[in-house]
Amino acid sequence: MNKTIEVLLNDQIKYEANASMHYMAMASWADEKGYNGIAEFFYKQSEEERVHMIKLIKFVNERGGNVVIPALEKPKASFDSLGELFADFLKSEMFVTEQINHVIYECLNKKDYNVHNFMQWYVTEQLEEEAVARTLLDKLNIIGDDKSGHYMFDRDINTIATAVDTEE
Ligand code: OFO
Repeated sequence: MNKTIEVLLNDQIKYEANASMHYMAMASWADEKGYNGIAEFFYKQSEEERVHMIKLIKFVNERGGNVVIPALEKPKASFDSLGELFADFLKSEMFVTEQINHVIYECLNKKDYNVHNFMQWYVTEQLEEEAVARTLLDKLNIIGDDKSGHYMFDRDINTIATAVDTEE
């Protein structure tokens, strides 16, 4: 495996792992505040990011590359509002998308079409996740500070997220 690509894939393993812990912290914050639907949504997101990380680890190992399991960043543990929580979610997804685009760019540069092909799954996944994050943030912006709106958002979040996911 090309060294540059191997380093980038290891970086990507770290980003997926960080996202997983970041969403776990978001889930825990929401759980503590009594937002059960939002907590369930982020626990699930956290699990998905873990799956993305493992998929990369297995791929690098299968290709004879060297995986370095990274140390993780301590995630932010508290949020001023639901708006901040979901703005952070979108920011995190946009960051991951940017990194994936960078891997793809380098794959083309180095003519590694195998990894390029493998990474297409991540491109599709990011499209879906960004769409979900954007939709949820849009809804929260409409709701503003309205408490009963927050109650309904928490009740409906998993239905909204699934609907956006299946639209893609
Ligand atoms: Fe790993 O899917 Fe988003 O970040």
